[in-house]
Amino acid sequence: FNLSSHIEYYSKFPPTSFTLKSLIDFARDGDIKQSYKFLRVELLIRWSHMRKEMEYLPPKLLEMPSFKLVNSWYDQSYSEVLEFKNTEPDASTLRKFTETLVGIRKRHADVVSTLAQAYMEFEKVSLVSLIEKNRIQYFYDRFFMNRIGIRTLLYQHTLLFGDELPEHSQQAGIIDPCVDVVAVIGDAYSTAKYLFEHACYPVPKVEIESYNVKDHSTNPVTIVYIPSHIYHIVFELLKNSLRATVERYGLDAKEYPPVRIIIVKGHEDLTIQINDRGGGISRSKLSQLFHYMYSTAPKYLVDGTENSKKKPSIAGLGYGLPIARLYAQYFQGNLKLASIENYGTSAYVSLQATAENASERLPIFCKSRYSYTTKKGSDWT
Ligand code: W6P
Repeated sequence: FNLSSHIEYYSKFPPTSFTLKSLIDFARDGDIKQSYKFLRVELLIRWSHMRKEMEYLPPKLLEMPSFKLVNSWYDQSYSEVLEFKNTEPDASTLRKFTETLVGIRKRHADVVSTLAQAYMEFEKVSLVSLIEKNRIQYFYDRFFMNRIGIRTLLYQHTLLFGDELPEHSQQAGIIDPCVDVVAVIGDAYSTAKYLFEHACYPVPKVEIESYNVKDHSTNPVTIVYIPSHIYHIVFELLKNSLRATVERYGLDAKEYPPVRIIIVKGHEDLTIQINDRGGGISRSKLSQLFHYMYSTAPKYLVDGTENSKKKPSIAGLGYGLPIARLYAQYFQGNLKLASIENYGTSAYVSLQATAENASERLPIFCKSRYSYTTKKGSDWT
């Protein structure tokens, strides 16, 4: 049983890109049979595109134990979905399919940290060239973006048609037509506060201002979005701002300058600006914050024993910021950092203000991108 012929076949179809609007419409009018018939193909298409791109990674990286482990999860999931290829959607098939998707979601829960580990294994056995680093950066961004999209579809199907219930009753599957942005930021702050207190870190205050320019009749600012995505993005940025502030003023300062957050819902964008006075960062270091290859990932990951007794509790895997940016970009938003060296940092998160404009940004495998002579066609949806 060989997957590669299937990968060749399915990679020839482009992925189907949804908008938040079309996902909500399907949640209201679609049924499980349509979802089944769509997903059993779409998942294979999206996985096949990433499998094709892997052929352009340094071959030795593909040989690393952690990389092989990740690929074994994809092989398993790929064959599980392929099993449904010619199966008519009777009740028992549909139930089995939904269970399969829940299983896939759980199987792939640790993909990001395992690929972080794969890169560290690779670095241990090879001197990685700049060209290779750039290529891995390019691939990891696309691969993790692809994963965000697939997990969104998996959650959407299982929340709409499975036994699990969404967090809030107004949600259409994973999408909340009325995300209260200030409340989500409050949740992220609470979690960060809890984390800091456990690490015996003081917690600077946050000040939040919000303006609803687009539909000024309704305050608070709300948006059609996937709440967990906003939470992820803000949590990561807030953690960085709080940490920088504490480290600049010392662990036992009497007062800390607050982290100031400004939220504005305009006509095109909903912007969240997070400002700290944590001393900033030089421009030369700023771009590195988004590089998987320069990440300051803790060493205990390498073999699971080094320093494992004392896991750093505030520092994450080192992949937090690049992943946060992918969450922002996934529905055509962005995340940018601007810094004043020796003063502070501002993070700008832009999200599409309307559900029609929030379309999935998905990687498309595009062979010509890997040749130096031709750059025809786009490699994103
Ligand atoms: C800093 C470094 C950083 C990264 C991301 C967000 C905020 C901040 N503040 O000093």
